[in-house]
Amino acid sequence: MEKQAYINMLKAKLSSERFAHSLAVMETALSLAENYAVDQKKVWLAALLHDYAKDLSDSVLLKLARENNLLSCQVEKYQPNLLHGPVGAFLCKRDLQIKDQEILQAIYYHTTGHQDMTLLDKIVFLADLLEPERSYPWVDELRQICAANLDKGLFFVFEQILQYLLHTKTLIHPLTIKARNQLIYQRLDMK
Ligand code: DGI
Ligand code: FE
Ligand code: FE
Repeated sequence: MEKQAYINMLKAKLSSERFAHSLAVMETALSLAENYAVDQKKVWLAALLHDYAKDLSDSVLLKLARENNLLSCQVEKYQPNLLHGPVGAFLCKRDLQIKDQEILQAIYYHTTGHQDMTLLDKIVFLADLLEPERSYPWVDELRQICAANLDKGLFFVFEQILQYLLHTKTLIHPLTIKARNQLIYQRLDMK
């Protein structure tokens, strides 16, 4: 399918807000990718589809996850919203015939991150938080950091997300911790 066909399909599938967000994440991901050697088609397709399962209810997310062996951690049973990445990757493969593992992986991990993020994973993860409609108090600082260094941007984001989760006494997914730890291991290795 060509880009416009995916866009038309998503427009029919998602709420109008979610559709607008998906388009914005696609544009932001493409502009982030400009300075990197990464396949443009994988960037726009993964970014466009990243929230494919986001409009599903908690009970549907849990049901699909149970039926298809997508539960990897107890936290997901209490925070089913965290499953919209894994379930989205599953549905993109099953219903949209997306076969590219790199694209599926970027969709799968776009909410938590993980310990071994590819450039594509990082671009989709960051574009999700950087798109123009995002209004976190730290979003402008994040834009500046990402323009210079994606890994520094990622580290900054994990600090913000984890502080928020601590502050609101919310469960923390182990992958979010592993993703942050990995960035510190890398930095220590460079010394
Ligand atoms: O789907 P979007 O709203 O566009 O964005 P997203 O997929 O990044 O989901 C954002 C939410 O995920 C945000 O409220 C923070 C939350 N989140 C990220 N890591 C964790 C987490 N929530 C919990 N409970 N635990 C985590 O480790
Ligand atoms: Fe999402
Ligand atoms: Fe999103």
